[in-house]
Amino acid sequence: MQQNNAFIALGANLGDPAKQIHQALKAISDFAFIKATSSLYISKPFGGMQQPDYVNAVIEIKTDFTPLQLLKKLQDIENNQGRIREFKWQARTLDLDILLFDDEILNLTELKIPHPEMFKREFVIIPLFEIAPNLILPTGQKIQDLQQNFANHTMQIIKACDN
Ligand code: ROI
Repeated sequence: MQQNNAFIALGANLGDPAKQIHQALKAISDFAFIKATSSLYISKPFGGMQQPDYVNAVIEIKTDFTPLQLLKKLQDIENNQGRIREFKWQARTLDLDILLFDDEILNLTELKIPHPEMFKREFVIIPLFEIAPNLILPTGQKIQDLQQNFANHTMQIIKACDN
């Protein structure tokens, strides 16, 4: 039984985004147990750039890795799926972000947990609420309260949760 519980956000807006997400799920399931998978959400690019729409999802996993080991694994998957890193907020084939890792609060240069941007992003908070409606963050915030900021979101759900 793998011990640590983590939530990961997935996002893609290039190269058949839904396919990128499914391929990433398969790659993650090679080293972790996926406990829950949200629906896929189609979201407008956040950050004001002209880009294709995103497909976003959130998963909950069990893993024996440490946060930094998990980060490295996720970056390997991003790179394997053709992610090119030239500038911040660039369109991407695949983005995998660790949102939460047990009750840890981490403030490293390479990894901050909880993910500092997650609170502003409906495409993270809404799918997280879908799979963990009773979640309380290590900051003490309840997902139930956070999701109310996005009650009027207009994201389209393209695939219901199938586990
Ligand atoms: N916008 C959306 N809708 N979804 C994302 O996953 C996403 N990821 C990003 C930026 C470029 C900030 N915008 C996004 O990194």
